[in-house]
Amino acid sequence: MERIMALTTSAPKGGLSYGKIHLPINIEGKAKIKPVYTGLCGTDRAEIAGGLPFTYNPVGQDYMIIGHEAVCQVLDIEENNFGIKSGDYVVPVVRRRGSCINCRIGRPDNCSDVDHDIREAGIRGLDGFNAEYFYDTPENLIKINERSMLKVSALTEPVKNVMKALEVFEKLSERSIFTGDDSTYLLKNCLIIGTGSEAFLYAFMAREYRMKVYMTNRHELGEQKMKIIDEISVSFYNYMKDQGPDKVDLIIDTSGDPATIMRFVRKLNYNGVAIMFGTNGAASDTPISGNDINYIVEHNITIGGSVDGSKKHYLNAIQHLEKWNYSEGGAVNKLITGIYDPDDTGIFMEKPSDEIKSIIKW
Ligand code: DN4
Ligand code: BGC
Ligand code: ZN
Ligand code: ZN
Repeated sequence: MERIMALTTSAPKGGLSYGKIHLPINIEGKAKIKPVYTGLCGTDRAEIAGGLPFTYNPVGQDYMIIGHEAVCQVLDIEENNFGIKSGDYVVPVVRRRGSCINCRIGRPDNCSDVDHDIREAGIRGLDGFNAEYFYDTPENLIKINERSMLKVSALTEPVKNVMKALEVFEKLSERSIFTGDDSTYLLKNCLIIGTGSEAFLYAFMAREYRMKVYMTNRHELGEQKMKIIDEISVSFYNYMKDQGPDKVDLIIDTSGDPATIMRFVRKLNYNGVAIMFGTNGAASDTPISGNDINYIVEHNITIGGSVDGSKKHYLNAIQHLEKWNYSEGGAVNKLITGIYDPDDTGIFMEKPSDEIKSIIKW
């Protein structure tokens, strides 16, 4: 049995160790892959802290390799229908198809029974990508064509979430005419709650729609984040101090905090859309009044949740990253605020104050 170095946790109780593990022997038909960069996010940190009760180890293991964001190189692969060859760079998908109707049509992101039907690499019952090398099925690999932007490609997985959420927005906003009378989104305001990596990626996307984009948080931001915000022509305000725009057309929440979300819902314009993306099970309850409900009803407000993304969203993500890599003065590169070694395990425990996206170089 092969022994390799990997970063592992034990779900759901958490913890993190970097050391030798045995790789499973069932590798038939699978490609051998080596990560080049892996990304880490709040999901990994929450798992390690034991804060995600829905996580579980792969069957027969008392540990799970952590990590669901990666760009990898294929070391060895048999001929396959997906045109992936040895030497290619690929992004492995997180969520694996189950047997419900949505999974069967290639949309495990809309799985009808997440707790029983699907597995997620590095999260639910399947090893993730922080290992010297691993094996995966060609069906779950997305090829990267632009080899010159491998580092930025580490953002493919978080961007695929944005692509899915924007699909949700487009569907929800179709219930009325959402564009202006000039056929564009130029006069539409988008408010993004939170200033983490996903919030920045949403800002890139909303800028591409040419909306006027605001980001907000309950504190000031450091110089590094403010510089990027300026470069991409977004406005930031600290909502504890400043008012922000009077009305907004689209809210994207990345905080998962109910009190914060309710603070902004009544800023939505007629026919406004709010996308709930952030999750925080530990957040406090907040009251919601009859007048809040009146407001939502009378204004035809649509509130929609969005999780994960499917293979088509990974493909969209790659296209958008390529575009962003050559626009906004290359600001997308600056979202990667730190590069670490696999044995720098401290980065999983504590988030640097000005972090947008930390990645590990393998
Ligand atoms: P993150 O970097 O932890 O971002 C969360 C952001 O929300 C940070 O900037 C927080 O600020 C900010 N925040 C927290 N509380 C408040 C508040 N009360 N008011 C304003 N801002 C607040 O995580 P991420 O960017 O990786 O992901 C964003 C969220 O989406 C997380 O909740 C993830 O669990 C969730 N997520 C969902 C999916 C999915 O649906 C995928 C990936 C992530 P600060 O205090 O850190 O400055 O598929
Ligand atoms: C991943 C999603 C996943 C979600 C819930 C996120 O960090 O980006 O693909 O579905 O966690 O497990
Ligand atoms: Zn992630
Ligand atoms: Zn399913």
